[in-house]
Amino acid sequence: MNKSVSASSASTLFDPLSAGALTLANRIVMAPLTRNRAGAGLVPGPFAAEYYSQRATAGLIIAEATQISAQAQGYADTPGCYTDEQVAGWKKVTDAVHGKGGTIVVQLWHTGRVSHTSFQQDGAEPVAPSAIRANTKTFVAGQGFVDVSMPRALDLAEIPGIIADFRYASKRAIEAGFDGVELHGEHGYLLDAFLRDGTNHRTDRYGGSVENRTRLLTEVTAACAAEIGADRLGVRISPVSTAGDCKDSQPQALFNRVVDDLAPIGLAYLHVVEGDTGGARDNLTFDYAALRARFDGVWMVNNGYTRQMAMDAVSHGRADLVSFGRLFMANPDLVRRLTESAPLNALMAPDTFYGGGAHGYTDYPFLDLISADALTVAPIGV
Ligand code: 8OZ
Repeated sequence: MNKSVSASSASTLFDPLSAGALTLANRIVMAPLTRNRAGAGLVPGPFAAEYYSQRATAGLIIAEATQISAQAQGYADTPGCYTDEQVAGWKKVTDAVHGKGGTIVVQLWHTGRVSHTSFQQDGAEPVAPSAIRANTKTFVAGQGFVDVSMPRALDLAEIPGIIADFRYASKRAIEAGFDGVELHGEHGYLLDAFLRDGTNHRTDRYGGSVENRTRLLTEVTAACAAEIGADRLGVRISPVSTAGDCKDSQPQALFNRVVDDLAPIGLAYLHVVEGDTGGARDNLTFDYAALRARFDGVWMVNNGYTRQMAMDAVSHGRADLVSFGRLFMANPDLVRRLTESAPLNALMAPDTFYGGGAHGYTDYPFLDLISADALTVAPIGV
């Protein structure tokens, strides 16, 4: 059985957990955070090893969304995991995190239609399940925030190549020293866009019925599991998030089927964004307990969890793991702060979130290094 420890009523947020082959010192996970600081060749930037290793006391770090191929890019300066240089860059990160006793996986993505011709070879159109433009923006160097480009629908004959790219990047991720991989199945990027009837109007075996729309995610997951082992693989979904202009007419039926398809694969964990990413947790009615009941494995939740909410979720058995984004951005020693119920750093200015250097990245203070008066309490974390 790949899930060697399951939540019991006695578990707390601060207890260790084995999730498949992953060994977690506690249930507090760093959510994947896009920071747009990759360098030339989309190699992780000069401060990435320090940034991640500062956060190595997390039970698990999920490194930022990382491209599986050149085509997969949708934003400026997001890293890849498909060239030798990128793998060598990530090795510095994983060595630094492991040197501090941490566990780290990487989130692999293909942005699909949430991209721009300027990121594509020869200015080609981005690819999507169907030629439907997303009503959202991306950031292009020199142009700032711009509308994403009109995509073209992938040919049926191109789909094996997408699956192969995910598989190849997962192999390279293990070579880079990651303990595993999380597949980015959320927020309207390629895998999520295939799932939903608002973005997938295909008439082949990857579109139409719910079974057809879940096929690509399931095939990608199975391929990566065959490559690196299901017990090193997680999947993240966001059933009712509106991020990426993605919608479905029947999210409960759709995501029930997603979980039914993924459950037999034996994943290390399933990671669920509850509600609207970074926003309301109750934007749409959705029965997460019904989803979880279909999955006999480690269950990770995300979106706006406070310390109390996270402690309750684990101790009441609603979740095995809780991931925090904004709180981990602002608090490298979040685990200690949650353990001691210490005050939390506030986030720095939003212009430090995406792009830039060390400021707002590696210069958030640790508890010992600051006076208590310098602290403010951040209300929630994604
Ligand atoms: C914020 C900015 C750009 C990308 C996601 C990876 O929404 C992202 C992302 C978040 O999943």
